[in-house]
Amino acid sequence: MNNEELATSRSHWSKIKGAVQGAHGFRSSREEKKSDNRLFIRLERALKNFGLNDNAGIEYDNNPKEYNVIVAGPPRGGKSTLIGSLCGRGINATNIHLASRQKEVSCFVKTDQHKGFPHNVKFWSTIGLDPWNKDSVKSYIHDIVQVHSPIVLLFCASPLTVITKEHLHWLIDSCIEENILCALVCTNMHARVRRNTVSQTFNEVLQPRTANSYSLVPGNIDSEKPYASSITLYNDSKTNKPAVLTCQVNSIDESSSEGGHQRSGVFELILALMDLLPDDKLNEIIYMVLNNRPFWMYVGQTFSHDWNDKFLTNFRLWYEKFG
Ligand SMILES: Nc1nc2c(ncn2[C@@H]2O[C@H](COP(=O)(O)OP(=O)(O)OP(=O)(O)O)[C@@H](O)[C@H]2O)c(=O)[nH]1
Ligand SMILES: [Mg+2]
Repeated sequence: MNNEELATSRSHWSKIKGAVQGAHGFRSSREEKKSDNRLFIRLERALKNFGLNDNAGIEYDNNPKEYNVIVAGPPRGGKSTLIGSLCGRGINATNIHLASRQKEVSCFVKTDQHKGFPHNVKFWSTIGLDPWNKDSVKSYIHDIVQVHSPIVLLFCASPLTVITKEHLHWLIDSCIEENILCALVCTNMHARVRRNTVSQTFNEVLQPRTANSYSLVPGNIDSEKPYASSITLYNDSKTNKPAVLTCQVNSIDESSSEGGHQRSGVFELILALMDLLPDDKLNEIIYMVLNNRPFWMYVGQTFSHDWNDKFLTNFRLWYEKFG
């Protein structure tokens, strides 16, 4: 083999080698991405960034951090109770006029601090839109999204309330348009009156969208996920990102002479939101549930097989102190 042939064969070899390495790199980055999406890894990383270890570098500016959630649903639909159950404690209600269009909304604010730095989580709940039509719902959601970049929209209805399907249609459309995850929550799930109607209504509103496959496709949840059995997920057919989820919860421990029902479904809802939302919103949800000690205890139990002993010990110390 002369020098020229040698050089050609070398460059040929380096091309093949490059291609093999490239393919390998592609495969391993795909595998990494897959494992990256696993809930316990993402949550562990988010909690480390959050400053769960005292030596983790976190940057703060002097302004209080502010995070936002949109809440909707019929009167007595279980909105306030669910908010209380998500946050654990620290909620105050105020009436605030929203942004430019001056619609009256009630705003529940969770105020707290983390390592001496204050933060607020605001739950925006409209008392009424005037007029309540497709355009006003759209502009209401648009305004909140523009100004407050909310984490999620929670729509709450209990079996004791009546849902106006048309309103729900408009809300879901607006959320999809604004790229905000929409959680349809059937609260007070054990109430005996018209028990299945809420979930049925959710299905009826979502069904035409999946059947015509123009906006939503049923999303699969890995059966290993701790919330898999209690959440139904729909993805946006264009982006294939999570768009709408439905679930049932009992937001409070009921006590009655017959024993009552324990709180259920709320922790699964929080975990599902943490899993389905992108990293920045996962960090925001941590602020929302920061003082919900029962939730963090549940997380500790749920991930005790996945997290190493050192991290779990740190984690337990952390929620004992802050939760
Ligand atoms: N057992 C049980 N009761 C619930 C649940 N959610 C709400 N309730 C009860 O239902 C009633 C209405 O709940 P709220 O949370 O006040 O409903 P809301 O949507 O905030 O009501 P408005 O602010 O008046 O529109 C209250 O008596 C709650 O205690 C639940 O998950 N389980
Ligand atoms: Mg209320």
